[in-house]
Amino acid sequence: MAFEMITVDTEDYVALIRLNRPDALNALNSQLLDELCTALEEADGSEKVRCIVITGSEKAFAAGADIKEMSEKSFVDVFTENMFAGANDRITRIRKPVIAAVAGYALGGGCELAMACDFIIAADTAKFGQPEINLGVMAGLGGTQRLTRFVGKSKSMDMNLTGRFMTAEEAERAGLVSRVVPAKKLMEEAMAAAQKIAEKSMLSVMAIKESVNRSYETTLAEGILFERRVFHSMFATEDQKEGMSAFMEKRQPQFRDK
Ligand code: CO8
Repeated sequence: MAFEMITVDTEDYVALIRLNRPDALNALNSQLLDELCTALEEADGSEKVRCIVITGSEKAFAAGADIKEMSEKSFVDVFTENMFAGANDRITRIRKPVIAAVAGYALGGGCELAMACDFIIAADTAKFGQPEINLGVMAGLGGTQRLTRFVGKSKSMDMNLTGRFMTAEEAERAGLVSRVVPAKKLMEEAMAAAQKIAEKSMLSVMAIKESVNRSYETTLAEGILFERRVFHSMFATEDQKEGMSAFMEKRQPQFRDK
């Protein structure tokens, strides 16, 4: 599929997807979302990709869902098309790790897209927010759900009810982002993290992603049982033998995803 609103570059087993709608601060319209989901699915199915990075521009990761596209829609329209359910489902089905590299605005659907990724690396210029309340609506792709689990009820209520923006520093303190780096170093850091992941066994990588995500969906006891069973199953892999032998032989492991 030829993309118009994103670019995709794959190098050294990392697919870099850049949202590219600068005139609208990468506002997420249906075409951009469809292209993004398609690119994610293609990367997920490609042997040449072992980790995915999503980024935007220096000014905006994404300033939210496209307000112009949504403004005239009725309840019947959005209910019938089940607006944003498709994008949420398609993004959460991706099995390879997805890093959000965020500079500038990550607002509304932009913040929600970043939170749907596996972790967020933020530039010191990043600003996160759920300002939908200012538009007479509310978050619709996880802003009241994922954000609450990341930062707790009090801060989530604050963000969703006041519509204020959070700086990168506050976001790191609150546990929304994994690290903050100088804006100039954002892509270098994000790509280095992706490269590091790409060197691991994909069996471990995908099992860890599944297991961490399971912690959001189940009780602690069930989650720990799930984790233990997956951990046990890894002893059926060649990569477990290779990883442990390499440690004992004081050499780098050569994982083969087997
Ligand atoms: N939708 C459409 N166009 C947008 C959006 C948006 N969300 N954000 C910015 N733009 C456009 C502006 O209209 C403007 O276009 P034009 O030049 O043609 O008028 C251009 O981008 C530049 O924007 P500004 O001139 O406003 O730039 P500023 O630097 O002055 O301000 C802000 C930057 C603060 C980011 C400002 O643009 C802003 O407040 N944007 C809207 C933020 C917002 O409310 N986001 C939430 C949208 S609703 C939502 O996301 C619902 C989520 C539901 C799930 C979504 C799943 C994908």
